[in-house]
Amino acid sequence: MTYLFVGAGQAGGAIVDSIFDYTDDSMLGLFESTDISTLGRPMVFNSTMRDLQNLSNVPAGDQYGVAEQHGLVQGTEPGFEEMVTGGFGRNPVEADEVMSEHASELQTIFGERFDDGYDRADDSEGAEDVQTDPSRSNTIQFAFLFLGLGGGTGCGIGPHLAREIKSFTDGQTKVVAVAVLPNTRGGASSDDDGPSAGRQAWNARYGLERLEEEVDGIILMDNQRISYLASAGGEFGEYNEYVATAIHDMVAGPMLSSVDASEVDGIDTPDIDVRDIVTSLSFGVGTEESTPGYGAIGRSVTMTRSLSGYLLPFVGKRNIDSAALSRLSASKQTLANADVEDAQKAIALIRAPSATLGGGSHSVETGTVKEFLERSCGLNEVNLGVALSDRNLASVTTLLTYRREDIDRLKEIEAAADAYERETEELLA
Ligand SMILES: Nc1nc2c(ncn2[C@@H]2O[C@H](COP(=O)(O)OP(=O)(O)OP(=O)(O)O)[C@@H](O)[C@H]2O)c(=O)[nH]1
Ligand SMILES: [Mg+2]
Repeated sequence: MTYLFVGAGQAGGAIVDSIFDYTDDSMLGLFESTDISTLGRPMVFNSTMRDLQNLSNVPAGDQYGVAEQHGLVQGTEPGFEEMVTGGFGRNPVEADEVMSEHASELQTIFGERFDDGYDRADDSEGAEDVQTDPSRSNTIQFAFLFLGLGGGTGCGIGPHLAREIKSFTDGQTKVVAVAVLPNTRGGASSDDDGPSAGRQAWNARYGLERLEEEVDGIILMDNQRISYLASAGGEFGEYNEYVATAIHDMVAGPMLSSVDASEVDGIDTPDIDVRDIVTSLSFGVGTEESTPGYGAIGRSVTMTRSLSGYLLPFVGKRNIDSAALSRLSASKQTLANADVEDAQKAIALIRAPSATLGGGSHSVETGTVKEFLERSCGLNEVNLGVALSDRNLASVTTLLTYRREDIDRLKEIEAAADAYERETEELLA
C-alpha cells in the first residue's frame, strides 16, 4: 500500500516538496521516528528543468521532465538537462497535446516503481485486501495530485496523470487533486512576469473541466486568499507550507500518531483515514453518479502551555478555547469569498498532546469542535478525528466540501475566462 504525492508543474512540485519537508514527525523523540516517507512517495513532473532543480526534498529519481521531442525523461537520465528545456509557454492546450502523445509512458514508469501494480487477474475481492495481500503491497491506494491551474504545464498534464494512475490500478486508486486557483484580481497580471489574470482564468476553467472528469475530489488552494500581500510571489513558500501542513496532518497524523479511543473525551470513534477524506470530498460515493466535490482546507493552532511551561513541565498549562479554534480553522480556509454555511460536508482532525484530550479545563473539547461543524454544514455529514501531537500544540484542521455551483470564486473565474475569450476574439478579428 502506497500513497502517491504527485506534483505537476511549478506550483504542484513546490507543494509536494513542502509536504516532504515533514520527514521527522517526532520533534521531541517521544514517538518512533515514523514519517511521511514511510507512507507515501513523491513524484513530480515538469517541463522546465529549472523548477525541478529548485526542489529540496524530491530526489532526482522521482523527478520527470516532459518534453515534446523526448517524452517523459527521468531526472537521473544522462542528458536530462538538454532534453527538458522547453516549457509550454503557459499554454495548457499545448501541454495537454504533448502529454496525450506520451501518456502511455506513465504505465511503464509506474510499473517500474510499483511492481506490476494491481493484480489484474484477481480483483474480485475488493479493495479491503490491498493491505494484507503481499502481492499487492506496493499498489497505489491513494494519490494526491498537486497542480496550479493558471499556468500551462500543471494545468495541461494534471488530468492525464490522474487518468493514468487510475488506469494503472484498474480504477482502484482514489485520486484527490489539490488545485491552485489563480489570483484573478486586477486586470493586467497577477505575477510580475506571468500571463494576464484573464488568461490564467481561462487556463483554470480549461483545467478544471478536464480534471473533474478524472478525480474523486478537488481541494482548492486559492491564490486570491493571499492577494493582499504586496508581492504574492514571494509568499508562496509560506502559503505552500500552510497547505502542506494541513494535508500532511490530515493524511499522516491519524496513521503516525493514532490515539486510543478510550483516551478521548467526547467522541466515540476518533479515527479518520484517507478513505474518509475521499468520501467527505465526493458526492454520491458508491453510486453510478459519484461526482467530485470541491473542498477548501483550513488550520488553526494554539499553544497548550505557556512559555514557562516549556521550561517547567508541570506548570503553565493553558486553557484551550475550542470554539475559537474551530471557528478560526474554518475561517482560514483556502478559498476566497467562501461562506462556511454553504459547505455540505466536513472532515476535521484535532491534533493535541494526550494530556489535553481527556476532558477537564485544559483540554480540547472535541464535542465543541464537532458541534460547530455540524451547525455549519447542510448535510450534517461531519467526521471528526483525533490524533496525538508530540508538541505542546493543539491544532484543528478542517476540510469543508462544497458543491461546485455554490462556489462564487468558480463563477468569477468562469466570467473572467469568458471575458478573456471575447477580448482575444476581438483582437484576432
Ligand atoms: N500557491 C502557489 N501558487 C503558485 C506557486 N508557483 C506558482 N503558482 C501559481 O500557480 C499558477 C500556475 O503557475 P506555475 O505552477 O508556475 O505553472 P506551470 O504549471 O509550471 O506551467 P508553465 O506555465 O508551463 O510554467 C499561477 O497562477 C502561479 O501564480 C506556488 O509555489 N504556490
Ligand atoms: Mg513552469
